[in-house]
Amino acid sequence: MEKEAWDKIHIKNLEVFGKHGVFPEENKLGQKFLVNAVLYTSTREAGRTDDLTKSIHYGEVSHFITKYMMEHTFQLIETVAEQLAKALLLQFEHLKWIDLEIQKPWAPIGLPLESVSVEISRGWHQAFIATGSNLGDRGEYISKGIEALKACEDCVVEKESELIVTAPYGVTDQPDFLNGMLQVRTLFRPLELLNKLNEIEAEAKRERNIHWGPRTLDMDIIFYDDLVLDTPKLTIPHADMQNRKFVLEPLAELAPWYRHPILGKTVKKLLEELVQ
Ligand code: PH2
Ligand code: MG
Ligand code: MG
Repeated sequence: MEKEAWDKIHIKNLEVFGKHGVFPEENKLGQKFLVNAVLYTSTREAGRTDDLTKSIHYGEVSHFITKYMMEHTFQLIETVAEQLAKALLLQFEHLKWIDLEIQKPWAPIGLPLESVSVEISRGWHQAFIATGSNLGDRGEYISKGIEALKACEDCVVEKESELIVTAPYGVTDQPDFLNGMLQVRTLFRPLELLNKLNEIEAEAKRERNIHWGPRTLDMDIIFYDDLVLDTPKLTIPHADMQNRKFVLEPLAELAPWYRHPILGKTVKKLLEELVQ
């Protein structure tokens, strides 16, 4: 769901005394920071039931921000914003997105500015990742891959499909594959996610010699939100997914109603058209 679709909780001008800065005196003496945050969530359930546990406690968030900014020291307010946004998204279950502004009203630059600040917007994304293996202990390679993804802070594996045995597609004189699909919540940008997946494939001793050749572990991004991306390194949605039963079948198990952002058809429909 995109940011605009959520409800918002605003925290305005929270004052925190911190030691972030590039100048040594800033790290020693410290100064006042002002924090503005927009927390994107659904307040619907809490609003209907009057139950705080269904929403985000803005008091807890304010205390968390204060503690975090007092316990860490960074040079840049960019870093304060980046690290704090991530820590908040990991800490607060109902927090989907955050706009976070770190303001330095007393920035010691020897000029009378009113204030200087950095504002960023960060949040959770949803990705579908196809897994495949056709060398060695295929099931073991895939489950090691899933474990590695689960061990990564920036990714939460929310759903796993069944694994299916599939005949090789494309280059056909190679062993059968085991294939599956993962639904993942992630803080990574698309290329960061790709790098992580490549790292996990490399840990599985994946060798890239023959294009479409046999592999111990393949992890491909199929969808990333409703993003359409075409770069030399990465194409999203996966360019050939609509022609691959070994992708659509496990995907249909997890997300039959997900609509392909270019083709405009649901996964269920794409699968039906492919197998008929
Ligand atoms: N992956 C390929 C090429 N062909 N065939 C099956 N059955 N399963 C795969 O995962 C697969 C394939 C390139 O990634
Ligand atoms: Mg592949
Ligand atoms: Mg691949």
